[in-house]
Amino acid sequence: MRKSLGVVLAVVPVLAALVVTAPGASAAATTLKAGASAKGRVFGAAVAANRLGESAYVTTLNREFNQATPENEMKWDATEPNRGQFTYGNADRVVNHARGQGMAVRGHTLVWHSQLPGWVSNIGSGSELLSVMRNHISNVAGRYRGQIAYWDVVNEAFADGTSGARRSTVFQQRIGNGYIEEAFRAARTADPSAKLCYNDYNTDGQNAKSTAVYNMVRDFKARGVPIDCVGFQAHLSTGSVPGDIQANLQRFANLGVDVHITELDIGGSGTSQADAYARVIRACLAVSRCNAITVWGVTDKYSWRASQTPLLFDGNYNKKPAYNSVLSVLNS
Ligand code: G2I
Repeated sequence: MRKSLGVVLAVVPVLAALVVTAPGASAAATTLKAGASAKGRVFGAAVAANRLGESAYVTTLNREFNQATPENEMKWDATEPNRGQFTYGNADRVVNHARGQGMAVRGHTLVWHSQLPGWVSNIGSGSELLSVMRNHISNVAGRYRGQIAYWDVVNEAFADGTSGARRSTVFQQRIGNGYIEEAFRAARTADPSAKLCYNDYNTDGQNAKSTAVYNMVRDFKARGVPIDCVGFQAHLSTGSVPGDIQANLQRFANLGVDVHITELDIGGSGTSQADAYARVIRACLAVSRCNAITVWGVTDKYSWRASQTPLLFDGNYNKKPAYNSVLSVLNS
């Protein structure tokens, strides 16, 4: 009798533990990457090579994220500052760190009008610029062939406002409309295993700019131009999360491309910031082809918009209410 009571008492805590964990089967995730993985997504951050020496930065990055986007290190001014001279030191630093941690890498970005060296902007001939662009893509995407999950092949090629026009960049002016598809073709040749994305901002909701991008993607799919995904940067503030973000992601997904939140940050603080983050994450989770979410930095203190404290960790790497909100949506 005494012996069986002992057995019963010993079993009670085990049963209690089973009851607590049984209904949802698995326990709630305690990191962003685990929460996202359980939902079949990756959760990334923009990573700056020159912060990889800071231990709290690295600890937070490695613990929470399973995808890295080099914040500046793969841009044209960093990789081909002079014509035909390729420099990969900082890009390699980010790629090697990420791959050493088992993180996916999102390449950013092959063709963009900003952070573009003067020697490129000064090319006057369309045929010369086209061959320079192809050579740049062939070298940069070729160097990381097989190591990049997604490339932002062309970034921010559409104008703001209601025109739906292409942005008047040097590529658009000299080469004309064809430069975007030529960039995608060159990227496919350089790295056939990378998924190729078009990336832009102010395209998160349905508006003239996102519709112009939509029409381009539809045309590319119809004509067999190699495009696999569309990135929605989602640089937002608490008042500016579009109410139709889910519908917008879904209409792109319906074209047969994956959709990614690529540079998420939301200016604000406290509950309103937490709620805004939750709305974006929920919208992505509601779209099955929305399979990657990236925040544009690890900590507020190094954000490009630091004064707006737009990220999930504060300057001391403490989890903000926005972090808890994102994690709880991922766990929901
Ligand atoms: O502007 C926010 C993002 C919009 N979408 C494309 C992204 O590539 C872009 O990222 C930002 C980086 O977060 C900034 O870090 O792009 C900026 C440049 O357009 C980056 O800022 C630059 C500064 O302007 C330079 O002065 C500085 O040398 O960062 C450079 C490296 O720290």
